[in-house]
Amino acid sequence: MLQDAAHERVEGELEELAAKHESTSTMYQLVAKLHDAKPEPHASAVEFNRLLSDDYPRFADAESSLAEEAKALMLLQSVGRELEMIARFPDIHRHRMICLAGGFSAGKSSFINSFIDDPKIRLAEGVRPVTAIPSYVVASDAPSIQACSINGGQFELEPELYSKLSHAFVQSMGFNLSDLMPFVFIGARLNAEFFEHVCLIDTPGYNAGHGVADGGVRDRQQASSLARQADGLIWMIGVDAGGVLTASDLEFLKEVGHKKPLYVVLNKCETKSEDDLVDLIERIADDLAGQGIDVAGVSAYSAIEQREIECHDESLYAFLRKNNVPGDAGTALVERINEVFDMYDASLLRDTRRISMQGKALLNLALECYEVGGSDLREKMKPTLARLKNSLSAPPAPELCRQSRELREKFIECIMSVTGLQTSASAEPLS
Ligand SMILES: Nc1nc2c(ncn2[C@@H]2O[C@H](COP(=O)(O)OP(=O)(O)O)[C@@H](O)[C@H]2O)c(=O)[nH]1
Ligand SMILES: [Mg+2]
Repeated sequence: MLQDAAHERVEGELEELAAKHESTSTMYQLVAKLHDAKPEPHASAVEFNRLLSDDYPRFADAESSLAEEAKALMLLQSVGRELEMIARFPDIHRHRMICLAGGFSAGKSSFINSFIDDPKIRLAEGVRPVTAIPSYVVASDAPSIQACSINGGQFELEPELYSKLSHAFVQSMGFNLSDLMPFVFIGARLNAEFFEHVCLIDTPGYNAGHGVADGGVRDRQQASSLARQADGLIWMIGVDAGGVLTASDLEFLKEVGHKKPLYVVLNKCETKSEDDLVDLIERIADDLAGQGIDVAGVSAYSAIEQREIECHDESLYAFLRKNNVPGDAGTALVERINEVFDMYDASLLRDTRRISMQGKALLNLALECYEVGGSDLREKMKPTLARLKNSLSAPPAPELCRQSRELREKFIECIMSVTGLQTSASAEPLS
């Protein structure tokens, strides 16, 4: 009797150990693959970063008058980071990026699944926080799930392993898997009318707390940086969580949503009456208008029933159709480079004008000295006038203007080479 109980206990412990061993060996295999997946870096992305760490600081040191130098550097660095991403994952960046964001369990993953026409490829759904690694989903006739390593390598991820990548699994690893595997790339059968050119980004939700290690701070940062990079944003709210925009939702939308198409989806709407839904979506539209946030429309949707039940302004389907156009990451990056060098050119121009006006004022002063006190006073003032003249900074050398033009062109050339941008992006300096 006693022996049976001991036997059972040992068996239980053995099973537990076997499960732990399997999980550890799965993690080990995943990390080893992530480590090995290292493609050659793209020469033009490398050149961009060389310009940024070599030529640009030399130019910026010589050009001392730009007040917004920190902003210029930040813009250039952000272009550098995005360019590296585009070089590593060109398949994704040919698409127009639409980011799905919102609270945990609002139904972001279910929303994407509701458009996937393939029972074998599903994003993980659940009542607890599930999506720990962002997924990039594009339409493809050859369905696949690829893990993307931080180095830009890719390898096939078995659906069973993919389904394990929950917050709980990732936390049990003891290190942050998303540092090694920033995202998963999913090719799935999606309706071409809405998604031929679109890449949907499924982000982790970011509600504070909810049993996530750092209270959701990292998830919020990640959702925010993905939303910023995207060309459009779909904000998801669960009708079961109140069906309204919270103050923190509005703050997020104000922070990242401006200047890009925004659509709000109220999900799980099959659980409410149509009258309630009309009230809820109108209230959402009012709250957004109250904060000065532009929204294309608000949809009362059901991911489970795969249909829109009501809408305010533009319907979800019209929004998706309108956004189904090829991505244009290169142009946005070129615009940012032009913004930086326009700032430098304007500052160089201001400097040239200021110094020339000071020179003229000095000349007038010398003439007035002569008029008032004749050659005696002029002789007496000569050393002071000479000192003043010397103290005027030298006009910005045409050399600096030339360097600014050259750097702008070189940065743009790198972008064009990485993104395959064909248009002759304007690189006209200010005159
Ligand atoms: N009733 C209902 N439940 C839904 C719907 N969409 C999602 N859910 C459920 O809501 C929970 C969270 O969904 P999930 O897609 O994982 O949310 P996410 O965290 O925003 O990605 C899951 O249990 C889903 O089954 C819907 O349209 N109706
Ligand atoms: Mg999810």
